[in-house]
Amino acid sequence: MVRIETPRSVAEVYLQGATVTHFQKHKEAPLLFLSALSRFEDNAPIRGGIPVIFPWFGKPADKPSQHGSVRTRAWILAGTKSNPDGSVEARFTLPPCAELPSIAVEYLVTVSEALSVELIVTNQSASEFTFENCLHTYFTIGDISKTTVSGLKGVEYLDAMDNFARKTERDDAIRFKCETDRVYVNTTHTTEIHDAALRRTIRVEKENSVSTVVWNPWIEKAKRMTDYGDEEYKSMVCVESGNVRSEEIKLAPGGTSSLKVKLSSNPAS
Ligand code: TA6
Repeated sequence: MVRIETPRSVAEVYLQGATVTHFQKHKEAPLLFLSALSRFEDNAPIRGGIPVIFPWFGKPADKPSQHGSVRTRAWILAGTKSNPDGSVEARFTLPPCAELPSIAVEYLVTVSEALSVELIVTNQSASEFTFENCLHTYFTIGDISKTTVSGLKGVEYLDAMDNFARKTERDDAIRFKCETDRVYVNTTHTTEIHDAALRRTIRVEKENSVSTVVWNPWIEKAKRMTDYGDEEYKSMVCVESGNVRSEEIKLAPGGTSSLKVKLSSNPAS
């Protein structure tokens, strides 16, 4: 695990999946949620932080597991650097593997007042490489019943709780009253998480992403998840940034694709 300290914040990244599990500005609550029951063992994904989902999202019929293969692999810390602005950057690389021939994968984590992460995929093969990507971020919130997500009004979404039926978001303040699992499509919008309990607004800015996933497992699913506390749905929400399902990426030979997310927080406006 790599611990990064800056004058204003601290972060922790596990080599397992290059998973950022912790980010906290001094004098503020942790920004990322990490389940108290998360397993830290081989071949088990870490339950929380920012799981790196690649090269597929969800569980396509022809894939061996949920949410890709790299979140349970050991990445390499390839380098760190301190920037003049006081931020610190850690660079992680995915060791070559047979199931991703000639695909180079790099992940940059930049820690400052904000937390930025960037997943960079380069197609070094001679043929087109099709993949999905998603930075599956779990956020700490004070009370899900007093939390809303804004920025998606008018955006269409696929409702995983209704057979992925296509719907349109009518509210600017998305509230949580049941299991919520939505893939918002064709959206580059910045979203905000309004946490009335912690009196904080979290901002999720993204680059090169047209899919935003909003998820809270709620009561029954929380009970079914063995690496997640029954009550933990009350203190987390996922707002995920990527390119998933029909918005998958087709990368030409020699091409590079970057997915970037910047997370910041301020006292509630
Ligand atoms: O966040 C969207 C989602 O696909 C949900 O359907 C839920 O399965 C969640 O990811 C967690 O997936 P995981 O494999 O980490 O348990």
